[in-house]
Amino acid sequence: MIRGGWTGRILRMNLTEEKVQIQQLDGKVAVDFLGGRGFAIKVLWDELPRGTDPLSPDNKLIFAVGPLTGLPLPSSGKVVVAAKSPLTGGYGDGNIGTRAAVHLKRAGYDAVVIEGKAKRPSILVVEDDDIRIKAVEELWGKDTWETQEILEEEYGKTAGILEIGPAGERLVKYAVVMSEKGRAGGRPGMGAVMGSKNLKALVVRGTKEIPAANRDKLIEMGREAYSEIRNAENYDFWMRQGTMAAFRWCQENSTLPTRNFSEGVFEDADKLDGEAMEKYYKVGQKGCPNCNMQCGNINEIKEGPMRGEKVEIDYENIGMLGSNLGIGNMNYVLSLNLLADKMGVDTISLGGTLAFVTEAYKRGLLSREEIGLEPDWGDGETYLRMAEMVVRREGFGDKMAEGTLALARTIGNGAEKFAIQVKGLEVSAYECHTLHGMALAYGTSPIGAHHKDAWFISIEIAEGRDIINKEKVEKLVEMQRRRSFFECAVACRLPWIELGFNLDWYPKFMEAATGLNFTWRDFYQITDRTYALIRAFWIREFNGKWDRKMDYPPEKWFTDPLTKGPYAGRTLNKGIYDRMLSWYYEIREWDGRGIPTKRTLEELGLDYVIPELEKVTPLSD
Ligand code: PTT
Ligand code: SF4
Repeated sequence: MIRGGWTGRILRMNLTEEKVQIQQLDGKVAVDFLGGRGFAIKVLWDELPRGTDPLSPDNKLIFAVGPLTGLPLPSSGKVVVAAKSPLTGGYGDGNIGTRAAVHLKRAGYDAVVIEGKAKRPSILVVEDDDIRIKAVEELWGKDTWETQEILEEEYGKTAGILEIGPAGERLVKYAVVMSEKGRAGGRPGMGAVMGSKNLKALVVRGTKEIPAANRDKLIEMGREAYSEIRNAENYDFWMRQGTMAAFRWCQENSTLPTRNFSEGVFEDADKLDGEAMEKYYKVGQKGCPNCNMQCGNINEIKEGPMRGEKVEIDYENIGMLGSNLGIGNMNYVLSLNLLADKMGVDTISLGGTLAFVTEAYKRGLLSREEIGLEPDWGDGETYLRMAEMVVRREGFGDKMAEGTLALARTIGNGAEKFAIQVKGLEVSAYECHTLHGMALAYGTSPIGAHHKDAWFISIEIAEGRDIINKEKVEKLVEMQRRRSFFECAVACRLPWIELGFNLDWYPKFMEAATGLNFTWRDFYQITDRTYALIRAFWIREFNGKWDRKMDYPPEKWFTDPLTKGPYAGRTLNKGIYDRMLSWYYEIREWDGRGIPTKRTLEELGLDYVIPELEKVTPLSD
């Protein structure tokens, strides 16, 4: 049945038993879930016993590509990394642009599923059909830069390499998987899951041709599509600033996270924005494979202890490690970003956690003695020191390494109110005191508060932030459906989002790749299925203790008004948010608690989920 797009094979690796197994991909699973996130949640739902400790050998770490990955099509060099998250206790994934994505496909695998735990620090090497585990004690403790260099030395500069840094080794709950000195993925602790398996790196080299149902057509369409992107109106500006263009836009729209999301404007924004970057710090450009709109901005640190070093930046990093910590000196922001990358920890959760600790300190809920330092907005030196404590789990760093929600629970005294997170994942860099729609996007994102499933903010601001109606929520769900498609087909979504690349291309790409006819309606159904299964997974892992409050944004956005900028005095309104959440459930055909109904599960072909879920909670018809 599989003619192309998929390779038809899943690589299974049990690190405890050092056992490799190649499994045939089930054709129905391929069509029902496409790949990437779809495959990951299918494996986790089917195979992970309820209540599995995310950092135990039983958790499964999955690297999954999709039918579009690696083909000569725009921005197709991406891979999803997923597992049960040690940060949230629910489903976690991330999306990394790396040569490893293309190599995995060329080696002939749609996914690698890793379970067990290696006896000693090891790497997994996949060279086509030659698969082996290699002990690498000498690499344990090395940062991701050194690891990348050493492995490139051994396996070649073009090899696909995914690695963890010391943060992943020390099981920092928001450690990420890194690649090629600047690509990061798996915000909800996928790096910690890798560390818990004693797995320092995955090295992949593939030499086969990726199967495609109609190769000539694919190449012809690819050529045309690349040219469409190259000629897009915003192309030149995008190439100059990439995601950093969002910084000024957020400041202008009062949505720039500032001092633990207390404000949406920052007095030193012009020192950190895309223009400042271009003028003073940017020295180069790089990006993911198969992409002709490469958006990785390489910046040079001009002052301070890391002077002369280079780091690849994106908007999220600068928002969360800059304005959200009140830092207006770009050199410190870049240094924090570099430290996070080398150590392999998520910049968003790191920035969120440091900001939370600062607010807790200023409110008198934490003392200097407890923290070991005195955090203060804008004090880059102290924040660098605190970040080091996190990645080493040193002193109070051990508590900060658990993430904002766990830390807030330890502190008590109402600290949870200003922990800026949803479901345990720190909110990424969009301040939402005035944006019910974007807050709902965070509230209902399938991994916790990340923007990747619905960067709804641009639509909401363009169409009117104070418009509250069901149509707005319908648009949000449509956005989630479209964007989740990219997590399943596994390609970068930015050509569409940033340069208006036409979505009509994707059914055509899929047909040339797989030989199957898909419409966007089909894609929507696939992503609805994936969403429902992810939701079921969370509910099962939370033992049925689930209600709509799980989909609420941070309490602070409801209670503590902005004090600066054009929207001073504003907060979110709980009544309005609740109304929107109810509309959201109606559109998804989930019940009032946010649990898919039996009928919805049946319609999505997820009948097998019903008896499992009924073990933990009664389901609505
Ligand atoms: C992504 C999240 C983001 S989203 C950013 S910046 W962004 C942060 N980047 C980090 C980093 O860098 N170093 C670090 N130590 N931690 C970091 N954490 C943060 O992680 C990324 C690009 C970007 S840059 C975005 S929006 C788009 N994301 C995509 C996505 O999610 N899916 C998809 N199909 N296409 C996407 N294209 C864009 O990719 P997570 P990357 Mg990332 C240094 O992984 O877990 O999803 O978190 O993958 O290769 O770095 O590309 O303004
Ligand atoms: Fe990677 Fe940026 Fe290209 Fe997307 S647009 S594939 S994130 S370089």
